[in-house]
Amino acid sequence: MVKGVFEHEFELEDVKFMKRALVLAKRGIGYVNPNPPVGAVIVKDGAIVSEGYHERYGGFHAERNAILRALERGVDLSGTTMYVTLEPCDHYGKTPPCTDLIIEAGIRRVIVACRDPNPVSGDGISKLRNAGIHVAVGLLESEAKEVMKFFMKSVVQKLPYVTLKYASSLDGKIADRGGNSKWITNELRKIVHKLRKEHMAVLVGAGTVLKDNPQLNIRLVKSKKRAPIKVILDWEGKTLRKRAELNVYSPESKVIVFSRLADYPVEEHIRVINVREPIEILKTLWTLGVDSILVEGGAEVFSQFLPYADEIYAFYGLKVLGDGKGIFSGISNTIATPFEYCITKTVVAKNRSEFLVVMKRCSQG
Ligand code: AOF
Ligand code: ZN
Repeated sequence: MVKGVFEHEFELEDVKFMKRALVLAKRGIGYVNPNPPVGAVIVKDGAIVSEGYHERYGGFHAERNAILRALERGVDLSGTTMYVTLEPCDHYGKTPPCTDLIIEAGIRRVIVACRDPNPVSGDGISKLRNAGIHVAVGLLESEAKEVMKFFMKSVVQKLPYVTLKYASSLDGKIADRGGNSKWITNELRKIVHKLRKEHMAVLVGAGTVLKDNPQLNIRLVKSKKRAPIKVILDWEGKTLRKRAELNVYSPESKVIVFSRLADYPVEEHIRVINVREPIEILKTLWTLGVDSILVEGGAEVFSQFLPYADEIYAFYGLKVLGDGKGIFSGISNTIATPFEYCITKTVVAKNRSEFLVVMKRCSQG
């Protein structure tokens, strides 16, 4: 028996089906933002009879996909159990309420991993209970929250989830004395592309754009999307003036430039916004519907956004760059800057000369 966060106890069998729903939910990561990636499984007599997940932004919810797929195949859903990673919605949004469809289908039991913090979605659990459906909440809740971490933060805190990513030498330098920063890590770069696929936007400073001319798109992993939204911090407008030569300005995705040149004439896929402070930039991006941002540098930008980082992906190459640019060299008073992160994961590359440390914000050291 696994004790739920709420009032229910669950069987091991329930854990197995909810794990499957979480696997399905993960398939939507990167494609549904700023909506949550959700998975649903329908079980009859101990066997899965249908599955669904939220596949793309604006598309059917996980529950609807699972139910419709079963009905298309003529499966009678009366008396079945649904395992779903998020509380079913009870509102008319881009699609009608999932609760109504669950009730109509005759599903008898609904196991929910996590309550929906989004107030517009209504009280789906009460609606189902009032219709006589047995609802249990809290199974694998923390796992579900992790899968939906962007949604959870952006709905509750009204700010996007912020991930800092940097590639550093062993002595904490992101560039050598001459400003060269390419190829500090190589084998683990695939993970960076996965992060770009998952996050809705990537953010870089003008210095990095001018020096490295990065593409900031998704190349090393399979992806149905080619690039995230690109956000450039360019107060003086230096990249705007040279944009014809710069890869980040390619029209494959939207570009948002934070610059004092708010009226600068630009192409349709580019938007210039006159905001400068990091917290104001995050609030503005949230208002534009951005739920997650991958901060890709350089040192000035890492320093400015460190206080807002939820997670840090620190890639290290076994190299010593000596008198180069420190990762957080924009922070002047390091002793006074508390570093409130815990290591959640480490990866050692096959070549044994690169490693990754993943850190998450934690309150007690
Ligand atoms: C999803 N996918 O599988 C579930 C969601 O704008 P709408 O109509 O698509 O509704 C979005 C809200 O519905 C979302 O914020 C969440 O609270 C709820 N459930 N959303 O996008 C899903 N189950
Ligand atoms: Zn729904």
